[in-house]
Amino acid sequence: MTKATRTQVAIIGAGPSGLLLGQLLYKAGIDAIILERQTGDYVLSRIRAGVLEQVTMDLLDEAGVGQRMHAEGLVHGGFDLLFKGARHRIDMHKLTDGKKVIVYGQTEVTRDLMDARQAAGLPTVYDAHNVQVHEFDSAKPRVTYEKDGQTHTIECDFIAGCDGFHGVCRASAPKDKIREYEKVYPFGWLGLLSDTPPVHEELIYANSTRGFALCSQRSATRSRYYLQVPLTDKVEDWSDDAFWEELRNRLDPEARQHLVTGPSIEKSIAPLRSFVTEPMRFGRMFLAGDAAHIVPPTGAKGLNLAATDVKYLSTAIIEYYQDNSEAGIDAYSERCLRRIWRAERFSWWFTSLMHRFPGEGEISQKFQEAELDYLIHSESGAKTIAENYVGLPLDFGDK
Ligand code: RFL
Ligand code: PHB
Repeated sequence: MTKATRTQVAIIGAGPSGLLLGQLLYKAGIDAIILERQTGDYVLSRIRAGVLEQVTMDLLDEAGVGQRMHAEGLVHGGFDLLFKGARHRIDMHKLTDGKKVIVYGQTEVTRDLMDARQAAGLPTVYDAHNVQVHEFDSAKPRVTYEKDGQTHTIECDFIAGCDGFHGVCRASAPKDKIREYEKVYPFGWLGLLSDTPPVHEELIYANSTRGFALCSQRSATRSRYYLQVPLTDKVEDWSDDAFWEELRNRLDPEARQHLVTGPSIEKSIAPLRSFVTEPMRFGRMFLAGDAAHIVPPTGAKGLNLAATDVKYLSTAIIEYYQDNSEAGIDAYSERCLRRIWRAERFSWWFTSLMHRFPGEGEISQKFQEAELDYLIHSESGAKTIAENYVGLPLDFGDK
């Protein structure tokens, strides 16, 4: 039997993109239903991003979910670049006229958005299987899904594909109307989360002859560390002891001495890729966040890009209903892609600068060290890295 419901916007995916879009639409009085194929607990168990740009913070405030982020997030005005065994601080705050980032985990952002959605009594269907999108090239799109043995239909005005890299929306776009650009890197990141104090008050991005390492954090008592590993490595190959020893080997003597180790509470390997889909609109279906693009995590841009897509998309949809205008909808893909390609370029460049590439000889290491040496000693060099890291303004390049 089929059960039919109607809404204005059917959102596929309850990750940060889908939940934030739902919240911004709700604030504007627009109805939406979110369909998520996993359970809420599963979504919260995925340990991912840690660094939020100012633009993302502003958006979470606009959505009315910024209270805990301001209370518990850690404001950072700089980070360290480590190479040739020594650390050098990039003073983002000074180099960008006072901008900062906040360290606040994606898990917490997701939890805050889920709580707000639940408090407002808004509909999210978890465990929704076999989600399919139909007739988005017409004025009457539909979404079908299965739950508890029943097939359900949602009739809507718009479909928002916020369903991540492996979602159904991008996969349903007509093959002759979509173009995909991709670069897969020949290594992955092994991440470890532990209830230990961070090795340093700010983040450390390390270029070492043994490979890249990153020292990040979630709070004063919880650390997040990453190691570049070969794609052939499995999590089971890495005991906690082996991880800590390798991390130590990639750090400078002072950090090595201060590193507090302990049992891992999560360990996982993520592959690294650059990926962009063009366009991001197919009739009345829009792609947002990881459904449309992936960046390697080195520049901490993925979640932030997802947030700005959602900002542009919510503005366009609100304009459609409130002003009876399709201008924002028509401009959506181009506006997003301009910002996306800039962040893709920065993430690719920073990844290339910081990692060991198999098969490239010692001369590559020397080139990287020379570039890092230039960047930290040239004010314009340091400024370039700082202004990209904190996030370019939403209207960058408009004038
Ligand atoms: P998500 O988070 O993947 O959510 C998509 C949701 O859609 C659901 N879904 C479906 N639902 C229904 N039907 C289907 N057919 C479906 N298919 C999928 C999924 O279950 C899921 O719940 O995408 P979203 O919302 O666009 O959010 C994007 C971010 O998650 C991502 O960009 C960031 O995590 C990237 N990232 C980082 N970004 C930052 O801005 N700063 C960082 O410091 C940062 N660090 C990272 C990262 C990503 C990492 N990994 C693991 C890839 C560090 C790592 C290690
Ligand atoms: C994280 O804390 O997970 C994190 C921080 C910075 C990055 C990537 C990941 O560039």
